[in-house]
This record gives sequence, C-alpha cells and structure tokens, in this order.
Amino acid sequence: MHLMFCWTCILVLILPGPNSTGTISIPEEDVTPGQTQNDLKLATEYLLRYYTLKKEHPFGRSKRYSLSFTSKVKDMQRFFGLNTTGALDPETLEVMSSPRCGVSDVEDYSHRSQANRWTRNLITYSISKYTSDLPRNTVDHLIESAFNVWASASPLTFVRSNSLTADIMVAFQSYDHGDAFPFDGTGGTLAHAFGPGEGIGGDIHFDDSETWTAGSKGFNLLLVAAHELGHSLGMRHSQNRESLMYPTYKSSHSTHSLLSKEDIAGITSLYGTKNSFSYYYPRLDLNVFYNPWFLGFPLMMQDKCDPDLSFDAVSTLGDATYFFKDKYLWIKDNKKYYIKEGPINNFLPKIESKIDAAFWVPRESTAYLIHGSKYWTVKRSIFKGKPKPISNFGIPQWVQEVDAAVHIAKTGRTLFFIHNFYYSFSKRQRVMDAIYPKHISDDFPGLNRTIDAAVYKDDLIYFFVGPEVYKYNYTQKQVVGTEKANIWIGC
Ligand SMILES: *[C@@H]1O[C@H](CO)[C@@H](O)[C@H](O)[C@H]1NC(C)=O
Ligand SMILES: *[C@@H]1O[C@H](CO)[C@@H](O)[C@H](O)[C@H]1NC(C)=O
Ligand SMILES: *[C@@H]1O[C@H](CO)[C@@H](O)[C@H](O)[C@H]1NC(C)=O
Ligand SMILES: [Ca+2]
Ligand SMILES: [Ca+2]
Ligand SMILES: [Zn+2]
Ligand SMILES: [Zn+2]
Repeated sequence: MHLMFCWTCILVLILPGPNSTGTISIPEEDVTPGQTQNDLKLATEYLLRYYTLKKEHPFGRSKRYSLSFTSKVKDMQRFFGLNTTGALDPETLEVMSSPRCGVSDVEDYSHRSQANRWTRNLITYSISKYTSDLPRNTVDHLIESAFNVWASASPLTFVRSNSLTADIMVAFQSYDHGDAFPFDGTGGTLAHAFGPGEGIGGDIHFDDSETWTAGSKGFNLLLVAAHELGHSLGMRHSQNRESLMYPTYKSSHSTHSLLSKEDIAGITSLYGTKNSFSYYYPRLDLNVFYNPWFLGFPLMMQDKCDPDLSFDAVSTLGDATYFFKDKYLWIKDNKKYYIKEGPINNFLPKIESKIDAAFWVPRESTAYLIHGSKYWTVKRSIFKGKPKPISNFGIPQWVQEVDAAVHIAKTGRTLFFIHNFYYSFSKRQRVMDAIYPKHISDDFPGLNRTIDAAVYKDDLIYFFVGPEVYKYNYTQKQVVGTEKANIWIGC
C-alpha cells in the first residue's frame, strides 16, 4: 500500500474499522442535552475516518480521549468554516451527515516528505469493475471525461488500458472490498482513492451502494470521479467550497468547468503547467544529473524554434498530432491548441526507440508507429500487443527502414516512402498495389528529396522534408505551398 495514504491506513489497520465500532462510548461530560447517542456515534465514526481521532484506550475512559474528541470536533469545524465550539451543534452534525469523499481531511505531517506525485507524465488506467447503475459505455465516457478534466490542466496524459495492472485501477465496490477501508452502504462515504504509487496507489473505488448517475439525481459519477482522481494524482482536500477537492458532495457544482483556480494551482505545483516538460522527475532527485535526458532537454527546448528543426515522423493520433524527433515527442492538441512534450516513452511507455514513420487510419481509430522493420499499433490510445513486422503491409523483406508513411483516407491507400521510391498499400484488400514501387518525383512533382515525414489532413498531404513542409494538393496533384516545419509546434 502506498505511503501517502498510510497515515489513514495505519490508523484504520490498527484500529478496528467503522464496522466494529458498535461499542463506542463517549465521555459523559461531552454528552449535552438534546444529543442522542446516534449523534455521538455519527460524530465518532466521522472523526475516526476523517480526522485521525484515536479510539479510547481499552482500559477505561480517559480525560485525554475527551480532550482529543473535542479538539477533533474543533478541527473539523475549522475545516468547514463552522464556529469552533467543539460541540456537536446542528450545523456540525449536518456536515457530518453529508455524503462525502472517504479520504481524510487532515494531513499527516510526518509523511510530508513523501513524493505525492507520479514520476512520469503518461499514466494508464483501467476500469476493472462496473456498476449496474449505468451502461458500461456511459461509465467509460464519464470516467474518461474525469481524466480529461485533469489532463487539460497538466502535462499529464492518460491512456486507457485493459490491463489489470494499470497505474490507476477504477472499480465499483461495496462494504468490505479488501483494502481496509470498507464502504458504509448508502450515504456517508461515496468513494475513496489512493495517492500516487505502486500497487493500490492511485486506485479509485466507488461505493456501489450509492446510485450513480450521469445527471443530477443520485450521485453524479463525473463529479465524484474527477474529485477522486485529484487524490490519485496527489491532491488533498480543500477548505474552499468552490474547489473540486472540497470533501463533501455538492450537486450544484457545475460540470462545465470543474477545476477552480485553486485546483489548477494545486495540480500545477505538483506537475508543472500543461506545456512544461521536466517535472516528471521527482524534484531534488539527484539521479536527475546522471540522466542523459537531463542534458538533452534544455538543448531540445532551445531547438524547438531552430529554423533547421526537422521531424522523424508526424502522425495524427486521435484528436492530436504527434511529432517525433529522435526519442522526443511533441503532442499538439488539434482542438485546444496546446502542446505537450517530453521523451517518447514518457507518453508511449512501450517505445524505447525513435520512430521512423507513422500513420493514422481514421476509419480504425488506429495509429501505426514504425521503427526499423517493426511497427506498433495504437488503437484509441491503447497499445495492441507486440510490435509486428512491416512485411504485414506488403513491404518487401529487404526494407529495413521506412522514411515516411501516410494514409490517404479518401482512397484507403497507405503510402510508404523509402529513399526515392514509394509503395501504395491497400489496407482493405491487404495487398500492395501492383505497379509499385514508383519514383516519388514521378507522382509528386517538386519532391525529389528523401521524405522525412508525411501527414494527411483535409485533402492535403504535408510532406516534411528537412526543415520545410511541402503542401501537396492530392486532387490537383501538385505542391501548392511551403512552410517551415517548426510552425507546426508553435514557432
Ligand atoms: C456562529 O456563532 C454566531 C454567534 O454565536 C452565530 O450568530 C452564528 O449563527 C453561528 N454560525 C454558525 C454557522 O453556527
Ligand atoms: C530537385 O528539383 C529541383 C527543381 O524542381 C532541381 O533544381 C534540383 O536539382 C533537383 N534535385 C535533385 C537532387 O534532383
Ligand atoms: C485542392 O485542389 C482542388 C482542385 O483545384 C480544389 O478544389 C481544393 O479546394 C484544393 N484543396 C485544398 C485543401 O487546397
Ligand atoms: Ca456509502
Ligand atoms: Ca521519417
Ligand atoms: Zn476526497
Ligand atoms: Zn477501497
């Protein structure tokens, strides 16, 4: 179990969980008129769960317990901006009975030095257990939306995987579910999440005794998922009602823009801004000086707007365009116009090499990334299996490296550029078209040099040749303009 969460787990592991708290007795001096034993039970369970209240010593009622109970009530009142009376007044009891997140509100200072962040920018997730409240694809969609909330405000990229060992495992569970934090039936705790780390670290559990919805009845899954994901990324509870990280459920929270300024500041302090690149190293980690990338980064950054910058491969992948250069990658969001960057394996963990050529087949929502005589398949951002030989595309065995590849959606053909020749492959018929290879310059007049990369968008093929881009109108069969390659990554 990960350390960030251990302040809670140690407490709960040592102390019997809420299910076995039936014999709680509260010091008499705390019992004021009008308070029922139920209120005390509610308050005690609440403080045990969320305010690190220590249970009464087994040998009798101690003055210390009474003091600690009152001081925990005050801590809780302070957190929620209530009058810090230490008494269980109606306002306090109301907050205590509100549905909320299962993660504690108090920080354990002894664990502050623990890195409460992921140490890379690409994080995988997997949904291992669904609820019957919503159709599976609705759950998929809402969970993906929750990930997008944080992806849009950080350099993090989330990739859904079907593996049982993804970084963030998402599951709907009820009562005891094997992690020392049993759920409590309807109401009370809605969900909980573990801070960044190996194993259970990052995992998110929703209480399946609740009614989960995509709207405003019951509990809105997107709202709760986005909150819990904040914890998975290392965020703590906020006292600010406007914050997504406020611990109690607020149905009124607009699902339009979930993150408050404070949430954005929080995630930025952990991972840097959307466009930053170097934060994936734990800060103050001395290893950083021995890592070759540490030297590579600043150079690469300066080079971004170097007029001679060229790319190895360019491809659409989902809603983004990927620019590969050596072992480095820029990802430009096609709709939101922001760029993330970093070493390729930071985003595509299976890839340790450079990418020579890449193409996107929109009909299959699949990108093919080629290195040497092998290619990887990335379908809806999920890696499919092992690398396969490019001979699957009908490319002759002797070809050990492809310069560029591009898929023309209109014709269903994929073009492979190899030195001054190119091949045309019909994906549907799974054969190389008969009359190929042909000379590039015969069919693409004006292009008599080796192609570095090619990408097809809106009936134009963009040929990246050194630092230049040739815009080729596929209907007109001619080059209709040129531009600098680095314009594409914001120079
Ligand atoms: C706090 O105390 C003041 C004065 O006693 C009272 O007017 C106010 O209503 C209390 N607020 C809450 C939230 O209990
Ligand atoms: C490429 O074509 C241009 C004109 O289109 C010509 O000036 C140049 O010499 C050619 N280069 C090669 C290597 O054939
Ligand atoms: C390509 O050329 C055709 C024919 O001249 C023209 O109709 C079309 O608008 C051009 N496409 C682009 C994207 O420039
Ligand atoms: Ca519950
Ligand atoms: Ca290339
Ligand atoms: Zn929470
Ligand atoms: Zn759990």
